[in-house]
Amino acid sequence: MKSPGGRFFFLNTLLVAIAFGECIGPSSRAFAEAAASAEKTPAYLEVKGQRATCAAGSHKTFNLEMKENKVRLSDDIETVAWTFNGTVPGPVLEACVGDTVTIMLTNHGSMAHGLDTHAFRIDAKKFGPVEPGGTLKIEGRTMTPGVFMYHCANGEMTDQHIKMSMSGAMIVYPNPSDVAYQPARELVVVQGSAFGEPDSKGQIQPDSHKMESNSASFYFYNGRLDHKPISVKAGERVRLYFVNTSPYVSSVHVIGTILDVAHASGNPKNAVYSVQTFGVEDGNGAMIEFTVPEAGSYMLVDHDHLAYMPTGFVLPFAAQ
Ligand SMILES: [Cu+2]
Repeated sequence: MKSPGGRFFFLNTLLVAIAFGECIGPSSRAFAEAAASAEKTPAYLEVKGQRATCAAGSHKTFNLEMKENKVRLSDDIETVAWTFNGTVPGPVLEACVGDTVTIMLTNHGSMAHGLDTHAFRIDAKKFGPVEPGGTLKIEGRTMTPGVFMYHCANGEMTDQHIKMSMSGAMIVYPNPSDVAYQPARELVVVQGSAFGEPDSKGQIQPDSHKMESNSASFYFYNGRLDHKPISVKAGERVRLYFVNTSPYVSSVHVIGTILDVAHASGNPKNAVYSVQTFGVEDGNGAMIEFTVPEAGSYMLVDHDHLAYMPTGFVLPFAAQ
C-alpha cells in the first residue's frame, strides 16, 4: 500500500480524536461537548429498528436510483463510485421476517446495473441487470432474519460493480414475538474498499487490475476515511449491523473491550459469546454487540487489515 495524500492529515485527526477521548472529564458538560462534536449518522444509514419496522405493515417498498457519481471519502480524497441513490454504501433496507419486499430500480447510469439482495430466495435472473433508462421491479419475501449484503448484479461484471462500491446493507428483523432485541445504541457499519491510487488532486483513478487481484488501495467504514469519534456511554449496549463488502475476511475487533455476542449472518440463532474478534467474510453480515467498560477511547478495527489504519480504516468511539 502506498502513502496517499491524506495519510498525515488523517493521522493528525486520529491522534486528536484519541486525545479528545482521553481528556473527557466526568462532568455532564464534557459529555454534552463530546456529543456536540461527535460523528453524526447520515440519514441513509439510520435504522428504524426492530419494533418500528415490524409494526409498519407487512409490505415494504424501496425505490432505488442507480447511477455513477463522485463521492468524497475524506476532505482530500474523492472517487467515482457506482451507486444506489448516490451514496457509498447505499441506503439501509429494513424489513421484518414474513414481509413481502418490493424493490423498484431505476437506472440513471450509463451502463447496465441490477440488484442482488442476499436476503431473498428467488430466481437469480430476477436480479437483473436492467439497461440504462430502464426500470426493474424485484419482489421477494424475507423469511430468514439477518444482516445481509445487497449489491449490483451485472452477470460476469458483478465483481467490478461491487468494487466500484455498488452495495449496501439489508436488515431482516425477527418478529419481536419470537426474538425481542434489547434496547441498544444501534449502528450500521458497512466495510468497503476502493481500488486505485489518488492523483495529485486527490481523485482516485480506478484500477481494474487491482480489482481483479483483490488488492484494495483503501479500506473504509461507511464510505469515509475521516470519522469523528462516535459518542457512547460507558456500560451502554452498542449493537452493530455489520456487512463486509470488501475482499477477504474482516476480523472485527473493538480495541479496549470484548464483543459480548456476535451473530453470524446477523441471525439470532447463530450466537457466540465473549469473543475478541469475529470474522465476517466478504459478502456476509453479522450482528455484533459490545459495551465499553469505562470513559475513554475505543476503536472498531479489522484486525486483519490494521495496515490500513493510517489511511483512515478505523471507527473511533468516545465514551463517557
Ligand atoms: Cu452496477
